Amino acid sequence: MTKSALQIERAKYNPKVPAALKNNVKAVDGEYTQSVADQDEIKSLFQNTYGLPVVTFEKSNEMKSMPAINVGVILSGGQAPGGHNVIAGLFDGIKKINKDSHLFGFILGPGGLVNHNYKELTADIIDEYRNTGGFDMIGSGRDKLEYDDQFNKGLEILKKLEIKALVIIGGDDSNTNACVLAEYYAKTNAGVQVIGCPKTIDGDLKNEQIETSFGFDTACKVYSEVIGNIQRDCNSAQKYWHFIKLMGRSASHIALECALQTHPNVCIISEEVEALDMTLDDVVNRIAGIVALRAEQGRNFGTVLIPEGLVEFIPAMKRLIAELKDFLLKNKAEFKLIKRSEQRNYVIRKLTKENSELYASLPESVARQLTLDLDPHGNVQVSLIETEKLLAEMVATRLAEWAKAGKYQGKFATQTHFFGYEGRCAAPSNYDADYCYSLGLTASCLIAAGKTGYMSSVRNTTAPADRWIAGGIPITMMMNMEERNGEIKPVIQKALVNLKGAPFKEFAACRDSWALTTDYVYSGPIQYFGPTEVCDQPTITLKLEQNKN
Ligand code: FBP
Repeated sequence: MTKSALQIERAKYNPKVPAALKNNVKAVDGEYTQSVADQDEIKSLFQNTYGLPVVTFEKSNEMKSMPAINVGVILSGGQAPGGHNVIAGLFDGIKKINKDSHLFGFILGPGGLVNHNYKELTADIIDEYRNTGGFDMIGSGRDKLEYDDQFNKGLEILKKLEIKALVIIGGDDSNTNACVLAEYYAKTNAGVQVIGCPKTIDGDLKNEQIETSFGFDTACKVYSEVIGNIQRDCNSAQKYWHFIKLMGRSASHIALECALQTHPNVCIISEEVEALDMTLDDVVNRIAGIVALRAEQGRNFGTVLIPEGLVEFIPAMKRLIAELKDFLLKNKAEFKLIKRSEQRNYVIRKLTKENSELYASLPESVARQLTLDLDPHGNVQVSLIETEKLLAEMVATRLAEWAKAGKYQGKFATQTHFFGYEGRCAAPSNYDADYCYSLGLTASCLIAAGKTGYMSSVRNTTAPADRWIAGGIPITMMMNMEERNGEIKPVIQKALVNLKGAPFKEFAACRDSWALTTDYVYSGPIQYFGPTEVCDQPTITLKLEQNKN
């Protein structure tokens, strides 16, 4: 494989790890735990893995000899920078336990376990992927591990390979499934421990115990670099408004962090839109209002950040999508017979008044996306909606109305962008390289300590890595009961942007000034070599959450 100069140098990077993990460790049990809500239901569903204590790893002077162990690893869901380092940390950790230990990677996600598709990860494979982005060492997939027959099928290959522990690297859903699997294997005395690791660029897998999910740091830095570049271009030519949609699924953590890093003129936070019960029109007016104010100062340019999940958080859009989904599912056959050019009017006629008016007000392309792209479960795929184009178009229409009424005089030309895949496989920042490697090492310590149903946890990460705290959190502790696909299920609570939290408050305190001035910050590309103030900084979100700004 041909490598760039940076890849060759970066491969030699030794991730920084918590001081305790540099030596022999002992597991110290802390407080016994409860789930965040619905304790009785969660306890009855997880009788073998509920209420376990939080674990911390401390330095030990005792040299314990341990038998060799075979471990399996799975990458689940969307790519996130640092996944390979979790696997490298896990590999080095189990080899430290005993040099005859073996690591097996299941190919293309959880499906690899069920379909018995695997490869042994030897030292030369691991070395090839140290400090690299992507999940291509073993691939990832979105199959869910949720049924007993999948668990039993998986157990067949685990037994055959004499695997005693399985590490699942994934987001909230995958870790929920890891917990269900841990419980099942404990209940059936299968002899397999299951450990989870917090992954997702979306940043929505975090709580009191898990400070952040890996990948969020690198992805936000990559997006902030390109937003900064756009802002410099925008400020140089002074002729465009750039509408930039950012990945992140439902939560707006990525948009918020990028706003804190780059100071755009507008950033919409979906959670606030919902809390204020804003309509699509309100969102359009907010943006158009800022465009008009800047135009009064002769600034016919600017940037608008839009979180991927916005549409789902606009209460009226949510109602429209729900009725559309219902309507399309019930009238599938009839709808298919309607000519493409007639479909929009047909839908307008059939919906209830409020939804029909809203639907009719949407640009043609968006209306089409809402009706054409039902996913295999019959859901409208809101993430496919080009919100950046929708808003750019609607703001233009609003400004034209205001111009007609003599309320606005300015020029409004737009460029639209969507940043998502550009950041998911970037080479991990030092933060993610260190954090991920430490998560992998910690997972090996949890395995050595005989734990199951735990998520690997590394805390205090705004301090220098030496002072990071490694341990494990019982996954049941993060769970509550929620509705999923019409059923009430135990799941890990998803963390949306907290409007009372320090990151949002900081943004809210600055946004009016960012709207009118041109206070762009150009963070530049991620630096892998150089002074620690440049290379090792965590996200602003994390620093604010930990009161470290
Ligand atoms: P995960 O929750 O699996 O980490 O997803 C991350 C993500 O990048 C989301 O931000 C995005 O909405 C989604 O994956 C895109 O999905 P796909 O990988 O199927 O294109």
